[in-house]
Amino acid sequence: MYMARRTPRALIASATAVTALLTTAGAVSAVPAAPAVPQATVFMVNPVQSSGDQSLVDAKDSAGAVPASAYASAALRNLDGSGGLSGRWTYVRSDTGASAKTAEAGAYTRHDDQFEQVMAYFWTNEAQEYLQGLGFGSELPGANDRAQPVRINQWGADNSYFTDRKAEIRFGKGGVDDAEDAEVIVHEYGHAVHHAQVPGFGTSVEAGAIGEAFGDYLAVEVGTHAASRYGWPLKADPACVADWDAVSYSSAPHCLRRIDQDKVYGDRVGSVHADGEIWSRALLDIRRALGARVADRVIINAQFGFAPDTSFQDAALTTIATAERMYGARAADAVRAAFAGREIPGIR
Ligand SMILES: [Ca+2]
Ligand SMILES: [Ca+2]
Ligand SMILES: [Ca+2]
Ligand SMILES: [Zn+2]
Repeated sequence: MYMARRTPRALIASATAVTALLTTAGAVSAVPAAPAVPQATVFMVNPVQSSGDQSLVDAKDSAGAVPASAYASAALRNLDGSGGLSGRWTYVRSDTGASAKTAEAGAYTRHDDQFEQVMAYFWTNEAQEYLQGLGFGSELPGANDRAQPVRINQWGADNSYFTDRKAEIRFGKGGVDDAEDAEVIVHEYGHAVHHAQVPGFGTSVEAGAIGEAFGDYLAVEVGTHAASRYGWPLKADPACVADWDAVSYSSAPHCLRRIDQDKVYGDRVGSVHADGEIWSRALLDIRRALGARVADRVIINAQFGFAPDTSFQDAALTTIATAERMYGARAADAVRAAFAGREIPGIR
C-alpha cells in the first residue's frame, strides 16, 4: 500500500531530483543559481475541490482520510529567511503545536499541526500576490500590503475570524481544521483587506454582508487563479465556498456558502452571512461581464470609497462610478446591470 501511493514525501523527493538536474545544467553556464525557495506541501485549494470527491470526511484529523493525490508541492515565497513562517506579506503564529520550520514544510500532512501553519502562510501570501498582480500596491493603492499576522488558535471552535483590534486573523480547529481549506483562509484575508482599506469597515448589517460577500468572492478568485497558475485540478462547482471545511456541517455537494445564488435585496434576513449571498452574486456577475482582472480591479478599488457603515445602495453606486472612471461607460453599465439584477434600491 505504501509503495502504490505517492506520498507527499515522494513528491518532494521527485521535486528535489528535478532541482538537482537543473542545478547540474546550470553549472554549465556562468549564471549564479538563485537561493533555493523552500517547497511546501499544500492542498490544491482543498481536497474536495481538487478531487470532486464529496465523500471525504475529517475522520478526526487523520492523515489517512485524504489521499496523497490531494497534496501538491509549491514554493513558499517572500519568506524573510528566518527559517520560520514569517515573510513580507504574512507571518504565522501557533497556539497549537510547535512552530513549523520552512525546511520541513514539504513533509507535513494534515494530521500535523504544522500543516495548517504552512497552509495559512502559503494562502495568505498567495492572496496578496494576487492583489499585487492586479496592480494594488503599485499602479493602484496597496490593499493590505503589509505582513498580516495570522494565528492558529484552538479556542476558535468551528469559527475563524478577523479581529479589528489586533488586525489579526485567527483560525479555529472545529470539524475539519479551518486552515486546511484555502477558501476559509482567503475569506478571512478578505476581511483583513477590507479593514486595511477602510478601518473599522462593517458596522452596519449591510456593510457586514458586503464584507462576508467579498471574503467569499476573493476566496473563489484566488483559488481559481491558483488552480490555473499551478495547473491544479478544479473538480467541484467553482461557485461553492469552503467545500472541505463544510463536509462537517453540510450535505453534498458541500458548501459553506455559494456565490451564485439568485437572492435579491428583498430576500434579506438581517444576517450578514446569509445576506452576503446577495452581494457576492453581484460580484460574480460583474466578473462574468468584464472578466476576472478588470472586474477585480474595479471591485477592490471601489472598496476604498465605502463608508464603514455603508449600505448596499451606496456601495453599488461607488462601484459603478469606479468602473466608469477606470474603464468607461460600457464597464459601468455592466456593473450597474449586475446590481440591478439583485434589485438593489435606486439601481436600474
Ligand atoms: Ca489538521
Ligand atoms: Ca472547521
Ligand atoms: Ca470551492
Ligand atoms: Zn467572514
